[in-house]
Amino acid sequence: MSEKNSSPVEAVDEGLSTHAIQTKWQEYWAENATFQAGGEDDTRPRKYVLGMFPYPSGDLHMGHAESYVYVDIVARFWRHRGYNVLNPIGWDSFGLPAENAAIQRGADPREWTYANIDQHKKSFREYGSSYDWTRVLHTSDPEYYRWNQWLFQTLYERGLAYRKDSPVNWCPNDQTVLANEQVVDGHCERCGAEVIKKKLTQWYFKITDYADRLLDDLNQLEGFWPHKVLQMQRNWIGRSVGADVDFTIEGRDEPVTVFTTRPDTLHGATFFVVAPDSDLAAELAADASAEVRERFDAYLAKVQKTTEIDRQATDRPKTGVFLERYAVNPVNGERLPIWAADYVLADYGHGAVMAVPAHDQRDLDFARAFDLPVKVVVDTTAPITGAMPVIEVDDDGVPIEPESLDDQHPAQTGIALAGEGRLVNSGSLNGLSKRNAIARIIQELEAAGTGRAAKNYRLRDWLISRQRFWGTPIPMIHTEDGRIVPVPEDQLPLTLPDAKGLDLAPKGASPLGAMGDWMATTDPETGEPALRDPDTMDTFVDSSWYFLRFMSPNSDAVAFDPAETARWAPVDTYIGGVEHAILHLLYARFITKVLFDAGLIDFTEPFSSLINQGMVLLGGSKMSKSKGNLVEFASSMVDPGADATRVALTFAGPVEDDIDWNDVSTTGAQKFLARALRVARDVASPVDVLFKDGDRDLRRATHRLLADAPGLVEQTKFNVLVARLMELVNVTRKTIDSGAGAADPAVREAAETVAVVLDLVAPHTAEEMWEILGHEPSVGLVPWRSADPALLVEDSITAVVQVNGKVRAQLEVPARIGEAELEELARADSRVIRSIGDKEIVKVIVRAPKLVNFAVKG
Ligand code: ANZ
Repeated sequence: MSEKNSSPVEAVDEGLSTHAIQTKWQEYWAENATFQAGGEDDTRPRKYVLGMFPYPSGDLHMGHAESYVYVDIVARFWRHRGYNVLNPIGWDSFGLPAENAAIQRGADPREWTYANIDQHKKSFREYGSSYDWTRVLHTSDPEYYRWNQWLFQTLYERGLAYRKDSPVNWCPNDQTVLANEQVVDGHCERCGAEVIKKKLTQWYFKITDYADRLLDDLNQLEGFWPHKVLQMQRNWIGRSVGADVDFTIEGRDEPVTVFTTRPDTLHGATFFVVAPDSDLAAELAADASAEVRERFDAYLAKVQKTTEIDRQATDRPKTGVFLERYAVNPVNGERLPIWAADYVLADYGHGAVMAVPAHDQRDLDFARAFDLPVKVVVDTTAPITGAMPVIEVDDDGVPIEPESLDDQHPAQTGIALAGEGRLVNSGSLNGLSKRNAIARIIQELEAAGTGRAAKNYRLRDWLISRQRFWGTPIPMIHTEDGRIVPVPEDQLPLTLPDAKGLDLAPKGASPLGAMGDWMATTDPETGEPALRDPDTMDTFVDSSWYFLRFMSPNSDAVAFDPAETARWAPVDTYIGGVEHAILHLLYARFITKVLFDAGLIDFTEPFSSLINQGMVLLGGSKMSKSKGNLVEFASSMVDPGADATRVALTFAGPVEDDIDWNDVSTTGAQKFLARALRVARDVASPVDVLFKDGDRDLRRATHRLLADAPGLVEQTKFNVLVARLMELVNVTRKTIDSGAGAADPAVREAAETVAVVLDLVAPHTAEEMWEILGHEPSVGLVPWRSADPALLVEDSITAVVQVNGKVRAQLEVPARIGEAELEELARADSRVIRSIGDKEIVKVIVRAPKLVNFAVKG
């Protein structure tokens, strides 16, 4: 990019250089705490604008530069609209990158982290971001994570934090567990290593208790969050509605329950499948013959190496082992052979299914592979209530005989009949539609005590423990007699030991567990020796409530002050990347609901509106350090300057689109900013001149921008806003050079308008313009003027002339033209004269200023 590497364009011929302007205003803002949020006695309405806080895993890149300029645009906008704005910044500073750097380079994770944070802070100041620097947080500060520990204990007290022994996703490279959400296509989201399953005892948060509310409340956000994100959240929660049905197993006392979305097909079950990696499969196999046991063990070993995604792939040949046992169908007493097959997952529903091959494709594929019976119980050729049968005809219009059910038999076609229809071969359900059959069978199962209506979710409980060092220690104590009790409040924060000189290399267990001194504690009840919990928390816990901490970031008495949250929260606009569309937002929504239930806050959704920006690519691919195609933020903004970088990124495209850094022109932005400054410098009218006279066209252009700018910002059309600013600067320049000249009050009005609106995108240049124009700083706090409606009225308008209703001419006429004058102009138009010819005009309708219609005869 030769263009970008060119030497910096001087801002103005005379006056300060771009960099001097930047430094001057950054110092001014810092000294005057210009952007500090107003306190309790500030009576302005409030807005809370928040960008997703960064991870100090190295230098910021242009993706950050884009996201944080958008945050700044929104924050600055609300200040101009008269709001008391809270716009804080913090760092999500626990997590693996610091620890891995520590392991690879022997760096202390603490030093490494805080050095990066310092660099980030410097970059944000140099970028002109209007943060309230009195409200900064780092999640790795004991002052912060003390409240993370409080949060954990709050969930524990409410029965929402528990320990469970279960197969977890294990990254053999990072030597830590991963939440389902952190496994992408069977690989670790962070390092890409193939993830395996391992049985471990872990801490979980019971997010599934909130599944219905997390799903239902998404409806409140419709129109305020990107629809795509709402859909991703819905799919992630994945609610299925159906029934639990109990099957007795021959030779087993306890029945086994299956979850089905199609209880109406119960009569069509022909076999029964259990997940090979479930406890039930192990139990059933243990009682089978030696030969079956052997086959099952070999099969299980293979299944354990298969990822969940592969297991669910529809195009994979079906595999399984018959366990020589039978389940009994509760509605008709039929014996169903029990198979272990990997398409059934251990941790969904109950890990077992009733297989209905006629109506479920996976079951059908399996039945065909192992020659199991296929029994149709829904006639999908039968019309359902209200639907007119569709009669298809051939080319000659002769009705085509519809396919009979026999022609469509799944055993022959290989296609399961999943559609609507009427029940057959199903006893009391015969003749009912699918929907009615579902209601009826649930009623019958409930009466018989063998089933009930049930819902199921794809969402799993949130696994929050990590076997790593650089995180919040879990504030629990393991007593000698096996109790697990919270660390007493007066002992919080439970801080991490000093990492200097410690071996943090992953060994499959938390490095904390090997630190005897740190692990040793006492049972708070008995005073007997006890152990600490060696694990640390998932960093998603840290980020699930940080937006609340900004309300009272320096309090050591509470996590967040309810009086302050009542004033500020929830966040009005939250801005960040779509990569956080699921996890982070879901967790923050969950914790918000928990805190609401605990009576600590009075709202149930944390982020009233959400803006997702697109990615900044380089040469078509995502910037990433590992690929070596990262454009660093700090160094890249030096040459063009902060404002030009901000303008160029904003101008590069719509907020939600991906942009390529190669297509971003900082040179164009520099030239525009220099032109804007020069306009301010050229203004020759006094600072107190009245804006009532002057070049009318220029005034109209100014007021059109004033009228449109708020809407453009609220609709996040930031690139259009920049284009409009460019336009106004050009029109102003024309007036100065060739119109009424620099002394025209309209020129001052335009230049001042540019300064206050430009402040959103190029705040240093805007402050400088404002000062050159003779005003006191800060332009960032100046209310936007409203547009004068008189100047928005179009001066001329297009009138239509019709002859017998047909448009014959269009006339450009003054907007305030009278009826007689308009008719006269219409009669004089040559096209109208030609069209009327010698016909008689019988009637004339005139609707000034838009329409004249001549009715003619002959
Ligand atoms: C019988 C049946 C007949 C089913 C039919 C579907 C169609 P969703 O919608 O994803 O919730 N199922 C239940 N537990 C399972 C598990 N652990 N692993 C794999 N599959 C499982 O899917 C629910 C359906 O998936 C359930 O309804 C069950 O198959 C299957 F015509 O039961 B169904």
